Amino acid sequence: NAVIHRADYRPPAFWIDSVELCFDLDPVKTRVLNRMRLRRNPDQPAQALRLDGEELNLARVLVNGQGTSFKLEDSQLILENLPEGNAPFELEVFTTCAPAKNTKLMGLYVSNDSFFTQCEAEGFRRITYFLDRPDVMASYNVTLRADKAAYPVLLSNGNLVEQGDLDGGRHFARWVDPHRKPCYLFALVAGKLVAREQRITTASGADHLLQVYVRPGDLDKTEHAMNSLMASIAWDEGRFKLPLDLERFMIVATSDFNMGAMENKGLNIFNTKYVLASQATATDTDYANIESVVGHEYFHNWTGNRVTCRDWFQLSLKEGLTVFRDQEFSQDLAGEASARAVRRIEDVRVLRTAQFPEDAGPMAHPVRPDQYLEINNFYTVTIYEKGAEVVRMMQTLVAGEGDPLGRAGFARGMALYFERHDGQAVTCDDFAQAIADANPGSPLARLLPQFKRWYSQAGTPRLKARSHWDAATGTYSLALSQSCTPTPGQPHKDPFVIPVRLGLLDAEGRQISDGLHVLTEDSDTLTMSGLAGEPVPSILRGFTAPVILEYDYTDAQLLILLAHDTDPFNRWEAAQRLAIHRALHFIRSGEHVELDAPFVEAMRAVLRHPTLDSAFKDLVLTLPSETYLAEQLDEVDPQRIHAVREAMRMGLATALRHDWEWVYEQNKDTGAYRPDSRSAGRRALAGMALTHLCLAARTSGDPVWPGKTLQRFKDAGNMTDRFNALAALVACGHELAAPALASFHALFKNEALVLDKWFALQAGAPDHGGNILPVVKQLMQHPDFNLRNPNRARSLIFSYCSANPGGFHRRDAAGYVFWCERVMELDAINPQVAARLARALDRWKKLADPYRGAAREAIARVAAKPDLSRDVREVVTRALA
Ligand code: BAL
Ligand code: ZN
Repeated sequence: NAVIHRADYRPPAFWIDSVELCFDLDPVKTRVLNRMRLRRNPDQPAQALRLDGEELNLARVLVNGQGTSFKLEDSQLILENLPEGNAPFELEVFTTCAPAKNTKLMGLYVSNDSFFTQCEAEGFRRITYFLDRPDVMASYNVTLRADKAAYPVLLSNGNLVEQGDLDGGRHFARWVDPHRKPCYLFALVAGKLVAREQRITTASGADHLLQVYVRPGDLDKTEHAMNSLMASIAWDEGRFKLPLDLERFMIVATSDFNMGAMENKGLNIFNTKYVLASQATATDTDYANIESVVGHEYFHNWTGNRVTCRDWFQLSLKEGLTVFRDQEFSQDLAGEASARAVRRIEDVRVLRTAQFPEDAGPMAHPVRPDQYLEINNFYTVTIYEKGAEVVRMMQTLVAGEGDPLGRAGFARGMALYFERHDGQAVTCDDFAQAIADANPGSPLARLLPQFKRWYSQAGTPRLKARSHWDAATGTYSLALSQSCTPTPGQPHKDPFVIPVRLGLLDAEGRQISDGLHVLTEDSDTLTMSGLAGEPVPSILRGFTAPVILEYDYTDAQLLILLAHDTDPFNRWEAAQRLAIHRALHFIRSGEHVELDAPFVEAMRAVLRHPTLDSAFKDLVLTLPSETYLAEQLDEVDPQRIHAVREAMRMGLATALRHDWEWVYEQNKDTGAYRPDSRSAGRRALAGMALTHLCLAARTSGDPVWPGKTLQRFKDAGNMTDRFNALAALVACGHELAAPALASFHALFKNEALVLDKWFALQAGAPDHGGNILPVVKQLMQHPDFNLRNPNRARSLIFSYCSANPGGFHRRDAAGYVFWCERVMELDAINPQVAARLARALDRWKKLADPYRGAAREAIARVAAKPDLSRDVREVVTRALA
């Protein structure tokens, strides 16, 4: 239960070269026979062998076939009397565990009568005693035995080398993994499953078998996952020359899963949410997420599996890099520049609404943390999304002649990384060094030690820009300065390396210049002379660094950027700033919300624009989230933010009513369903139009649009259109919402993932006078609600506590009391999920009273509970510090 420090890393005292595992699978009592071949690590002082184990019943320990003395201490099996010298020896450990009782979903567990495993980060120790650390890599030979009728499919990593029947209706399968791996990549699956299969031949001429396993009845929902897998394989071969190194690559879906998916070598295990899709049950967003998660897990096969982490502090080595890779994959698949830009904007939106608050809150940590109590708490947006931005900056900083984006330079760096480290467990330093060494002379190579502060310093840097225009000489100067507020344990920050792509536009919106500037000092000034008039700066184009840009843009400048910037990111950003200026004004002043004509006209111009993509229009017209607005304020009144944002939405709904009608007519028909980005964008914009038309009808009382929306809900040929119509009715609180919700439930009562949407929609609906919490409490009693299923818990409880600030932050504190009770209840079932929920109040110190005091009380109540898991304890202790 002690804090673990990065500085304490020591290589293991023993290596495990090979493992033979034999499982007798039984939900109540599974027997695990583990035969390992070990040897001492000659580079480490002689010491006892300490194997990790958790919730195991130990039956037998043999060394070279003989009984031996051992101790069990603090969840470790300690062996002191081992053979001297460096010769290998055999250690046999026989244990049992109880998969049916495993509600933590770590280690071996049962879901829908099938067996699954989850071992990252430290779940393997719940299967057998082992050196459960990523720098110990072994060869695996795994035999699974189980009742044949109940568990006809038996899977593990690698290749199936033998299978057959046993006495008593049982059967077995033996799997040998040709690749050495750390134990966190071990997996087994056993159950009644069926597979979509595809044989492919990759560029080298090698044949491979791809399989997507699901429960019988779900096979018709696997085509998109399989297509995404094939696209991922082709992309990694094309962009990074990284081939599939397995004869067989399997994906298995389970509906009980803590994470999105897991990259176990050759046997990826996925949350059903990221596998199953049909046009009747999945939205465009689901289709896009499946593509990106299938890609992400597949890309881990190289970035994570072939080269893995030395220790868990290096988690971003594989996660930041692999998120970067999946983001690039999704952009490349989106195709056109405008569709790529939409992806980029969506990624930045996630970063700003989730990671920036994390970086400013009690759980702030560097991309490579220095300490943790529970590693599961560090699978965060900082490690993943900010980590990806760090990798993206490296690509930007190796750009050169003929390689303006740095893609070729970065690919060279990746090649060197694999040349140096294939088969090893390494550090973030090793990765950065390889990218820099492959690009000598690049800004990255020159600035590497300073650049690596992105790995060591937490917090979001602020980039301040101030401009000066000297009309007499035609000289424009832009002074850039950086700062970063203290974060827990880091009172002082040294300057970061900040790549800033900067464009200048003239007063008519024509581009004058575009270039990359790298800020390395606290401040720096850029000067351009010979200009005919004062330019409009387009700063941080493409969001070249994960920073908060502070520049006092005037409305006039923002309107020019919104209308003309050739950089789509900053074009969108200009609209966001226009909206934020207004929202902050109304929030701070308490004035009645009335949208001004220039803003409304600018939004109208975007909506009516003849060439802009529908997806881009949808992003521009989406007001900044309540969470993002809260981050702009020193003191937060969530109800005021909610009221202002809702009023602004209503303002856009009424002022642009005819435009929304026009937009709906233009976008409502997308033909035969295809989840491509262009038609998805059209469906999204049509859905947004419906929401605004229903909102406008709320004030006018006009029944036409709610009626049309209900009809669209009924007639829809795909889930996106159906769900958007339902969401529009729910968002405006129309009386037709209730029967539509009932009919939606009746239609999809056997589709778990659709029911998740049904719960989430109601829990995340805009709050009117405190109406959401009673709905959530009532839904907790619904026969389809199940707290043990993480997807269902997330769909109802998280949608309310973490994604509905207007409903959650109540003046009567009832939202916090609800949160507190659910955190404690969940902690007894699944600490990992509970700890995620515990983070819903991370930013309590920013709240105005009475929210602040009530939130503190609720957190303190959780903290005072005896027997809290390490996971939740770490979150609430840090929150209260
Ligand atoms: N490695 C944990 C799940 C993921 O990031 O792919
Ligand atoms: Zn990952």
